[in-house]
Amino acid sequence: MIALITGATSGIGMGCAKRFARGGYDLIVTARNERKLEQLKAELEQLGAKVLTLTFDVRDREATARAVGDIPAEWRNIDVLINNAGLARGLEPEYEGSYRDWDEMIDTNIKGLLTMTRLVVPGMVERNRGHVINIGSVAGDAAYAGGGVYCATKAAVKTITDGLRIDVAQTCIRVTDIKPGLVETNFSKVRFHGDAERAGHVYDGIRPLTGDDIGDVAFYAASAPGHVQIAEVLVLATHQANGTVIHREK
Ligand code: NDP
Ligand code: 8X3
Repeated sequence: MIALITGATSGIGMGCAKRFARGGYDLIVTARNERKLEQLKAELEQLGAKVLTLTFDVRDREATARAVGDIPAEWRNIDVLINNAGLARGLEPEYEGSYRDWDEMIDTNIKGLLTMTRLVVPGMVERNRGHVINIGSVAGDAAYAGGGVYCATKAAVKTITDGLRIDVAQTCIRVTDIKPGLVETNFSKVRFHGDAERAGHVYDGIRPLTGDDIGDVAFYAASAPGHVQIAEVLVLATHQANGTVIHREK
């Protein structure tokens, strides 16, 4: 069994990669940083997986098509595609937001996910087999202050996931939207452009989820019997009730 995971070098993508490796999958792992991909490859091989690394930016449609097009024949029958690469940038009010941040979020979270889907799912349809797991977010359920554009990209992930599920309903392909809440990864550091102190406060007074927790959920969805389609999963830390209600210990 082969799983392709975008953005596998950190956080949720890495949690998924390790879980699927431990579950007997071989892995195609992608991200932009080649050195981190090589480190991950060594770790996954320790877990018994065969690993292919692909270095590209999901925002670059030509590079993405080239990378997927060049996948060697023995790796082509992808069973699970996890569209995970994504990010948030900034937390300014919408009327003060940065065009650059908006473009980066929209190009990565929506257009990158669509490009990967367009490139990988035709093979699944031909084989009448496969599973697409998109990493959405609780942020897609409702906007929060300063998060409007990020939240909109994750609402788009939900709608795009629902649309794909409709379009492959005549096949054996399953389509899942996993919507995590607070997960401690590099996410907040990236959002705050490297400000680690500000990023750390996002998790003040609450035990957040980990990338491994989300890896477990993705693996569960992929391991369900073939007639069972886990369509959507909202996964929250126990003291988080929704996108904005979080109980923090003082
Ligand atoms: P991380 O920043 O820890 O990991 C992001 C991964 O995506 C890295 O491997 C990064 O590698 C890769 N990546 C980012 N941009 C691109 C790109 N343009 N092309 C290719 N790869 C890219 O964040 P998370 O693990 O937290 O985030 C993963 C997903 O989970 C995102 O879609 C995020 O929106 C979602 N999510 C996160 C939550 C959280 O609280 N952390 C909650 C809900 C959803 P590199 O930089 O080398 O390319
Ligand atoms: C990431 C979760 O609530 O920080 O999607 O936006 S949140």
